[in-house]
Amino acid sequence: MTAKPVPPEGFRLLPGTFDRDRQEALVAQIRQILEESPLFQPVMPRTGKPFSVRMSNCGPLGWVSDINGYRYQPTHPVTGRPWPPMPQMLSELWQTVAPEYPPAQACLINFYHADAKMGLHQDRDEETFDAPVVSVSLGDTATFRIGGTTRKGPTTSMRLASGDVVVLGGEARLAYHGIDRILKGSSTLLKNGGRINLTLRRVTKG
Ligand code: MD3
Ligand code: FE
Repeated sequence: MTAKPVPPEGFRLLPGTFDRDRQEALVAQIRQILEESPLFQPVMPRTGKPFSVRMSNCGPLGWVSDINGYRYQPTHPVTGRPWPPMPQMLSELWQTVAPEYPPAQACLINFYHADAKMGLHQDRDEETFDAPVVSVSLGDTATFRIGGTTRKGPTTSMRLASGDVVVLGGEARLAYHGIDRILKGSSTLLKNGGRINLTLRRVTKG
Protein backbone atom coordinates (compact mmCIF):
# COMPACT_ATOMS: atom_id res chain seq x y z
CA MET A 1 0.00 0.00 0.00
CA THR A 2 1.38 3.34 -1.15
CA ALA A 3 0.50 6.82 0.12
CA LYS A 4 -0.46 9.56 -2.33
CA PRO A 5 2.50 11.67 -3.41
CA VAL A 6 2.95 15.24 -2.16
CA PRO A 7 3.05 17.40 -4.20
CA PRO A 8 0.14 15.74 -6.01
CA GLU A 9 -0.02 14.59 -9.62
CA GLY A 10 -0.36 17.58 -11.97
CA PHE A 11 1.96 19.88 -10.00
CA ARG A 12 4.72 21.35 -12.20
CA LEU A 13 7.35 23.84 -10.97
CA LEU A 14 9.13 25.60 -13.84
CA PRO A 15 12.02 27.47 -12.16
CA GLY A 16 13.41 30.54 -13.89
CA THR A 17 10.78 30.69 -16.64
CA PHE A 18 11.12 34.49 -16.78
CA ASP A 19 14.67 35.91 -16.92
CA ARG A 20 15.49 39.22 -15.20
CA ASP A 21 14.75 41.37 -18.28
CA ARG A 22 11.34 39.78 -18.76
CA GLN A 23 10.58 40.03 -15.03
CA GLU A 24 11.32 43.77 -15.21
CA ALA A 25 9.11 44.16 -18.28
CA LEU A 26 6.29 42.26 -16.59
CA VAL A 27 6.56 44.34 -13.39
CA ALA A 28 6.38 47.56 -15.46
CA GLN A 29 3.16 46.28 -17.05
CA ILE A 30 1.71 45.26 -13.69
CA ARG A 31 2.48 48.73 -12.29
CA GLN A 32 0.51 50.25 -15.19
CA ILE A 33 -2.38 47.91 -14.50
CA LEU A 34 -2.34 48.90 -10.82
CA GLU A 35 -2.58 52.61 -11.76
CA GLU A 36 -5.84 51.86 -13.58
CA SER A 37 -7.00 49.14 -11.19
CA PRO A 38 -5.46 49.76 -7.74
CA LEU A 39 -4.76 47.11 -5.12
CA PHE A 40 -7.75 46.65 -2.83
CA GLN A 41 -7.91 45.08 0.62
CA PRO A 42 -10.05 41.94 0.48
CA VAL A 43 -11.87 40.85 3.66
CA MET A 44 -13.09 37.44 4.77
CA PRO A 45 -16.74 36.67 4.13
CA ARG A 46 -18.95 36.85 7.27
CA THR A 47 -16.21 38.02 9.69
CA GLY A 48 -14.91 40.94 7.62
CA LYS A 49 -11.37 40.18 8.80
CA PRO A 50 -8.91 41.75 6.32
CA PHE A 51 -6.46 39.63 4.34
CA SER A 52 -2.79 40.55 4.82
CA VAL A 53 -2.40 40.26 1.04
CA ARG A 54 -3.74 43.08 -1.17
CA MET A 55 -5.16 42.23 -4.59
CA SER A 56 -6.18 43.41 -8.01
CA ASN A 57 -6.93 41.63 -11.30
CA CYS A 58 -6.58 41.91 -15.03
CA GLY A 59 -8.39 40.11 -17.84
CA PRO A 60 -12.16 39.82 -18.41
CA LEU A 61 -12.93 38.54 -14.89
CA GLY A 62 -11.41 39.15 -11.47
CA TRP A 63 -11.61 37.37 -8.11
CA VAL A 64 -12.88 39.40 -5.17
CA SER A 65 -13.69 38.64 -1.52
CA ASP A 66 -15.90 40.81 0.66
CA ILE A 67 -18.33 40.42 3.55
CA ASN A 68 -20.81 38.67 1.21
CA GLY A 69 -18.48 36.00 -0.15
CA TYR A 70 -15.89 35.07 -2.76
CA ARG A 71 -16.75 35.54 -6.43
CA TYR A 72 -15.53 36.49 -9.90
CA GLN A 73 -16.79 39.75 -11.39
CA PRO A 74 -15.98 41.89 -14.46
CA THR A 75 -15.35 45.12 -12.53
CA HIS A 76 -13.12 46.48 -9.75
CA PRO A 77 -14.94 46.47 -6.37
CA VAL A 78 -13.88 50.05 -5.53
CA THR A 79 -13.63 51.93 -8.83
CA GLY A 80 -16.43 50.01 -10.58
CA ARG A 81 -14.36 50.02 -13.78
CA PRO A 82 -13.64 46.92 -15.91
CA TRP A 83 -10.37 45.12 -15.14
CA PRO A 84 -7.56 46.11 -17.57
CA PRO A 85 -6.57 43.65 -20.31
CA MET A 86 -4.14 40.85 -19.54
CA PRO A 87 -0.54 41.55 -20.66
CA GLN A 88 0.49 39.62 -23.78
CA MET A 89 3.39 37.97 -21.88
CA LEU A 90 0.80 36.28 -19.66
CA SER A 91 -1.55 35.16 -22.43
CA GLU A 92 1.51 33.74 -24.21
CA LEU A 93 2.60 31.90 -21.06
CA TRP A 94 -0.87 30.36 -20.79
CA GLN A 95 -0.76 29.33 -24.45
CA THR A 96 2.63 27.67 -23.83
CA VAL A 97 1.80 25.73 -20.65
CA ALA A 98 -1.94 25.06 -21.21
CA PRO A 99 -2.24 24.85 -25.03
CA GLU A 100 -5.22 22.49 -24.98
CA TYR A 101 -7.44 24.97 -23.10
CA PRO A 102 -9.16 28.19 -24.17
CA PRO A 103 -7.50 31.46 -23.08
CA ALA A 104 -7.26 32.42 -19.41
CA GLN A 105 -10.20 34.56 -18.26
CA ALA A 106 -8.80 35.97 -15.02
CA CYS A 107 -5.42 37.02 -13.70
CA LEU A 108 -5.43 37.59 -9.95
CA ILE A 109 -2.64 39.89 -8.76
CA ASN A 110 -1.60 39.23 -5.15
CA PHE A 111 0.77 41.66 -3.42
CA TYR A 112 2.61 40.48 -0.27
CA HIS A 113 4.48 42.85 2.02
CA ALA A 114 7.27 41.22 4.09
CA ASP A 115 4.88 40.07 6.85
CA ALA A 116 1.98 38.94 4.68
CA LYS A 117 0.94 35.32 4.36
CA MET A 118 -1.89 33.23 2.97
CA GLY A 119 -3.42 30.40 4.97
CA LEU A 120 -3.95 26.90 3.63
CA HIS A 121 -6.94 26.91 1.24
CA GLN A 122 -8.38 25.36 -1.91
CA ASP A 123 -9.19 27.38 -5.04
CA ARG A 124 -12.75 26.36 -5.86
CA ASP A 125 -14.67 29.49 -6.75
CA GLU A 126 -14.45 28.68 -10.48
CA GLU A 127 -17.26 26.90 -12.36
CA THR A 128 -14.79 24.41 -13.80
CA PHE A 129 -11.57 22.81 -12.60
CA ASP A 130 -10.60 21.26 -15.95
CA ALA A 131 -7.95 23.82 -16.84
CA PRO A 132 -4.89 24.32 -14.63
CA VAL A 133 -4.12 27.40 -12.56
CA VAL A 134 -0.82 28.97 -13.67
CA SER A 135 1.18 31.05 -11.16
CA VAL A 136 4.04 33.52 -11.73
CA SER A 137 6.18 34.73 -8.80
CA LEU A 138 7.92 38.14 -8.87
CA GLY A 139 10.11 39.80 -6.23
CA ASP A 140 10.98 38.32 -2.85
CA THR A 141 11.07 34.52 -2.51
CA ALA A 142 8.12 32.86 -0.74
CA THR A 143 7.83 29.66 1.24
CA PHE A 144 4.95 27.82 -0.42
CA ARG A 145 3.13 24.83 1.09
CA ILE A 146 1.03 22.28 -0.79
CA GLY A 147 -0.81 19.19 0.40
CA GLY A 148 -3.52 16.96 -0.96
CA THR A 149 -7.20 17.46 -1.70
CA THR A 150 -8.24 17.18 1.95
CA ARG A 151 -7.25 19.62 4.69
CA LYS A 152 -5.66 16.88 6.77
CA GLY A 153 -2.72 14.84 5.54
CA PRO A 154 0.87 15.57 4.67
CA THR A 155 2.06 18.78 3.05
CA THR A 156 5.35 19.70 1.45
CA SER A 157 7.11 23.09 1.37
CA MET A 158 9.24 24.69 -1.27
CA ARG A 159 10.55 28.10 -2.19
CA LEU A 160 9.07 30.09 -5.06
CA ALA A 161 11.58 32.61 -6.40
CA SER A 162 11.20 35.53 -8.78
CA GLY A 163 10.61 34.32 -12.32
CA ASP A 164 9.34 30.88 -11.28
CA VAL A 165 6.14 29.52 -12.79
CA VAL A 166 3.94 26.84 -11.21
CA VAL A 167 1.31 24.89 -13.16
CA LEU A 168 -1.44 23.31 -11.05
CA GLY A 169 -3.36 20.83 -13.16
CA GLY A 170 -4.89 17.41 -12.59
CA GLU A 171 -5.13 16.39 -8.94
CA ALA A 172 -3.06 19.43 -7.90
CA ARG A 173 -5.80 21.78 -9.16
CA LEU A 174 -7.83 21.12 -5.99
CA ALA A 175 -4.90 20.71 -3.61
CA TYR A 176 -4.74 22.69 -0.36
CA HIS A 177 -1.97 25.29 -0.54
CA GLY A 178 -0.76 28.50 1.08
CA ILE A 179 2.11 30.91 1.59
CA ASP A 180 3.85 30.55 4.98
CA ARG A 181 6.27 33.42 4.66
CA ILE A 182 8.08 35.95 2.52
CA LEU A 183 11.89 36.06 2.67
CA LYS A 184 12.45 39.78 3.11
CA GLY A 185 15.28 41.23 1.01
CA SER A 186 15.73 38.09 -1.12
CA SER A 187 15.16 39.92 -4.43
CA THR A 188 16.02 43.35 -5.86
CA LEU A 189 13.24 43.23 -8.47
CA LEU A 190 10.66 45.36 -6.62
CA LYS A 191 12.20 48.63 -5.44
CA ASN A 192 10.25 48.66 -2.17
CA GLY A 193 10.51 44.89 -1.64
CA GLY A 194 7.67 42.43 -1.22
CA ARG A 195 6.28 39.86 -3.60
CA ILE A 196 3.79 39.78 -6.45
CA ASN A 197 2.06 36.56 -7.43
CA LEU A 198 0.01 36.36 -10.61
CA THR A 199 -2.46 33.48 -11.09
CA LEU A 200 -4.01 32.82 -14.48
CA ARG A 201 -7.34 30.98 -14.47
CA ARG A 202 -10.30 29.71 -16.45
CA VAL A 203 -13.50 30.63 -14.62
CA THR A 204 -16.51 29.57 -16.72
CA LYS A 205 -17.45 26.32 -18.45
CA GLY A 206 -16.84 26.10 -22.20
C1 MD3 B 1 -2.38 25.14 -5.95
N1 MD3 B 1 -1.73 32.20 -4.44
O1 MD3 B 1 -4.00 33.15 -5.53
S1 MD3 B 1 0.66 30.61 -5.94
C2 MD3 B 1 -4.06 32.07 -4.89
O2 MD3 B 1 1.62 32.84 -3.95
C3 MD3 B 1 -2.86 31.55 -4.24
O3 MD3 B 1 -0.09 34.15 -4.03
C4 MD3 B 1 -0.50 31.86 -3.78
O4 MD3 B 1 -2.93 30.57 -3.58
C5 MD3 B 1 0.42 33.02 -3.96
O5 MD3 B 1 -5.09 31.41 -4.79
C6 MD3 B 1 0.09 30.58 -4.27
C7 MD3 B 1 0.69 28.89 -6.35
C8 MD3 B 1 -0.68 28.32 -6.49
C9 MD3 B 1 -1.69 29.04 -7.07
C10 MD3 B 1 -2.94 28.48 -7.29
C11 MD3 B 1 -3.18 27.17 -6.92
C12 MD3 B 1 -0.92 27.05 -6.09
C13 MD3 B 1 -2.16 26.45 -6.31
C14 MD3 B 1 -4.41 26.55 -7.16
C15 MD3 B 1 -4.60 25.24 -6.83
C16 MD3 B 1 -3.59 24.54 -6.21
FE1 FE C 1 -4.86 29.64 -3.97
